[in-house]
Amino acid sequence: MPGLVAAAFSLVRPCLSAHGRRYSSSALKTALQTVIPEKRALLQQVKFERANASLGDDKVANLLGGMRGLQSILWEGSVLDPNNGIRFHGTSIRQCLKLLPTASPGGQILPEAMFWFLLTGKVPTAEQTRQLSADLALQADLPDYVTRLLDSLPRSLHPMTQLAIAVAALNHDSKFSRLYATGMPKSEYWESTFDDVITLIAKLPALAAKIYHNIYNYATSDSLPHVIDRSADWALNYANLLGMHNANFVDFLRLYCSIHADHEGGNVSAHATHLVGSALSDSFLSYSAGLQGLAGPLHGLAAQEVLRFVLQMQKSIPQHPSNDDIAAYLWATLNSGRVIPGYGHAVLRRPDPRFEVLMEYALAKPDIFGDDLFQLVLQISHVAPEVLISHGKTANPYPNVDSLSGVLLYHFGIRETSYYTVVFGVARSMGPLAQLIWDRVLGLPIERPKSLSLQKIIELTSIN
Ligand code: HAX
Repeated sequence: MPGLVAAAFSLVRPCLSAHGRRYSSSALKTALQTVIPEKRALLQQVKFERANASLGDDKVANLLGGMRGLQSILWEGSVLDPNNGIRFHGTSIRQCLKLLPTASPGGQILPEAMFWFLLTGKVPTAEQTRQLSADLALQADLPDYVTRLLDSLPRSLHPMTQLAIAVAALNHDSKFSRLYATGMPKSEYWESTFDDVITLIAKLPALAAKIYHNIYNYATSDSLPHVIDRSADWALNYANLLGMHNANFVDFLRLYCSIHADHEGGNVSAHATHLVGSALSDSFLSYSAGLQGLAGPLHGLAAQEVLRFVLQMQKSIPQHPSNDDIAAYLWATLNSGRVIPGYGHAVLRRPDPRFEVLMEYALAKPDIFGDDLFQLVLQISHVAPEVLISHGKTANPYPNVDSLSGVLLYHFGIRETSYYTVVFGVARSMGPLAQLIWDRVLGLPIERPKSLSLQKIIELTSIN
């Protein structure tokens, strides 16, 4: 047996790529490499020659372009307009900020009020919101097995992976899965899904805080400030569990979570949750899949990438940079084949209203305004669109929410950039999980779009 293992390993040899990076090589990989150029050329040819050819009601461009433009997902809570941005039941973010209950007069709206609104389309009263906060706080504790599971993970494992693992593990106690196994009728699916969703949203602050302490504070579960205040709102409990008691941070977190709650159904995390849920996987497995999508650098990981990018830029340019210094740095990034994180969007064609709301919030706070790193982010937001326009590729050269959210977390003292997407993941639970309840209420079917090979596309679009 050891001989066999050694033989298997000898098939995987390291080799250097054209860029000098070290990759493994094997007979299978070599065989694959020989067919890649032809397939890449075929893709380019099909894109070039047949993008506008029809495949039924759709075009080849829809299929090859990441399903852009296909209207194919039912999503009740929000719709994203390329020019006006996100609307929650037809209501803009700014309107929501005026309509929804706040924790205190003049304070920010409560994310659980946003959840109520997303789920029902009705603005909750202050009392209804308080009741929901209390329901969530009541279920906020983590089961022991999840605490032990998190304690067993290596600190070097990315916090998003840890979050996805822990959320998936909560399915141990899924009411939906338990009742499904007993033959629950379809008409009742939504009720146990609702209960699971509340359980999951309730536990996310404690899960995310536990991951934070395990990774960055090196604490064991026993020494953590695991005190859930049953009379506190959801974001206040999250902040407290993180050990962040600054009232301004708590209010910022309420705003952050509310505006990140939903961004219609086609983005990777929302769609992944919806897709996995369509197989009747429970809410925990479904949102774990969503989190794994959120962890990609073109999606939610951009929040982490932006701050790393800005910190690196800060080190490489003069202390008081001119716009030209910043433009030169951005060009160097683009010329090396990388994207400018925090800029562009698959749907939006104007600056992201979530960015605008966060920017207004920040500009009104003298301590944030005076922060050097914030000033750099602000200056980049003036320079980057012009650079991206001259670069000529990006359909939307404007900042998205991720270009600003990280520097605000940094300002408030969360310096661990790899944690930023976790905060996003806690906030983003609201929309996809509200929709999952509707998926069950409406009895939506399992998703099963049709896929085609390049060869089949050529056959279907050839004129005989
Ligand atoms: N910097 C450099 N190039 C960019 C770019 C950017 N910020 N945004 C888009 N482009 C490039 C694309 O890579 C693409 O190039 P290729 O043709 O060589 O592939 C070209 O411009 C056209 O892309 P697009 O149509 O404008 O954008 P897509 O719909 O393909 O992609 C992305 C949208 C958000 C993925 C893209 O703009 C991007 O990579 N942005 C940077 C990463 C980022 O900020 N992601 C967060 C987005 C918001 C979000 O989901 N938050 O969770």
